[in-house]
Amino acid sequence: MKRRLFICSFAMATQLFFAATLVLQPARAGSEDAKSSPTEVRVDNFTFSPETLTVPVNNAVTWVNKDDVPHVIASNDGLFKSKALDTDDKYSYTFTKAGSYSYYCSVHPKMVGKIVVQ
Ligand SMILES: [Cu+2]
Repeated sequence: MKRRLFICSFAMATQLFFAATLVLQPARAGSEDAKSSPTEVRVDNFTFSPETLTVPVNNAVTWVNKDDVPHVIASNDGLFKSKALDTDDKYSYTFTKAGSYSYYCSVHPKMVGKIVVQ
């Protein structure tokens, strides 16, 4: 009788352990997502944020429009230019050379930002 109880509690402990593992795994995956997010520029309230973003060479930068008006990402030297981005639209560009790249929104030229590639 006692022995059966012992086996039963062992089984429960095992189940709890596996349940805990399952709960922890998605959390770990989430933190990896957070690590890659610094290469994203949010376009929100007519502002690029961060205004200056530093990324390693060969890293893609993704702009995502969180405004309810369209924006166009355009580099000052014509290196890259997005189509008009509607709400939640994204545009990515991969910088293959180190340097400092200024850009603006061609719809609202007062909106400016900079990507530093190193
Ligand atoms: Cu704009």
